[in-house]
Amino acid sequence: MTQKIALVTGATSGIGKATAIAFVQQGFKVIIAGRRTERLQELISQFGTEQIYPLEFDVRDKEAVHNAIAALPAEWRAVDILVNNAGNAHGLAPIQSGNVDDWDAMLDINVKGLLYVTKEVLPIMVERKAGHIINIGSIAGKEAYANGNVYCASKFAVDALSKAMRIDLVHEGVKVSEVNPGAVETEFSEVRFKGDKERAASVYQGFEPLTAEDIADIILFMVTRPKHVNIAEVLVLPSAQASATVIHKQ
Ligand code: NDP
Ligand code: 8X3
Repeated sequence: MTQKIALVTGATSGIGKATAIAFVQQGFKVIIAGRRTERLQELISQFGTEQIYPLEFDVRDKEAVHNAIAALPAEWRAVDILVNNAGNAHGLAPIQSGNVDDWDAMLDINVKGLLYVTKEVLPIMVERKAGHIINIGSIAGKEAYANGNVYCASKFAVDALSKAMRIDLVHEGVKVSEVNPGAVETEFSEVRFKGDKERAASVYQGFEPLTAEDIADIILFMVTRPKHVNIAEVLVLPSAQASATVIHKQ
């Protein structure tokens, strides 16, 4: 059987990295994308070039996204699975004191970046009448919460896009799914709090958060279902979390 080819954005850290590793361990060929080249190289050192191909681009730069994907070698072009994972929150502030650069970053990366990558990969899938796109949404795309405003808006957009893409692409043989995690301990909060490690760590204190590997397991399960099965949406929370802001802490 031919090896599946997956493209994972945001593969340098957290959920994307864990997903790339789970895919490699499953025997897939994996195109790993991110901005931090040294981290892409670390994965290559770990798993070799047979199964991993690195792409370095900022998802906000549509020309760079286009050039990178257009330049994939022939043996890496037939992408079967796209995991639109690159994204982050930037800041946590009431709307009246929000930072415009943070707003731009969240909408440009989480929404427009997802679209730019999808735009480049879709022709490959549509032409082959096969493919599976997994968008990483969030519980923040299901419920708005205090100070989450623009991050929540970006993830509500991912939710809407996932549903709309599924409708458009059902006629093209391409499956679209969405994974919406609650609290996962990754570099997410460090980015949100601009490098404040102590504040970031406090988000996950007093309960057991999800790990990136928990989410990777779910993604792997979704992409290994039979062709006629599409797990359209998953909301996955730590057992101690009931909603975006209700977390049972010890
Ligand atoms: P991390 O900060 O650990 O990883 C984020 C990844 O996104 C990195 O690999 C980073 O790579 C990449 N990325 C960020 N900005 C860009 C950019 N401009 N261009 C290209 N790549 C970029 O966070 P997570 O693993 O937690 O986040 C992954 C996804 O999961 C995000 O969409 C996030 O919103 C979502 N999520 C996270 C939750 C959590 O609690 N952690 C819960 C729900 C959803 P690099 O910096 O190398 O470019
Ligand atoms: C990340 C989870 O609750 O911090 O999407 O928004 S949350």
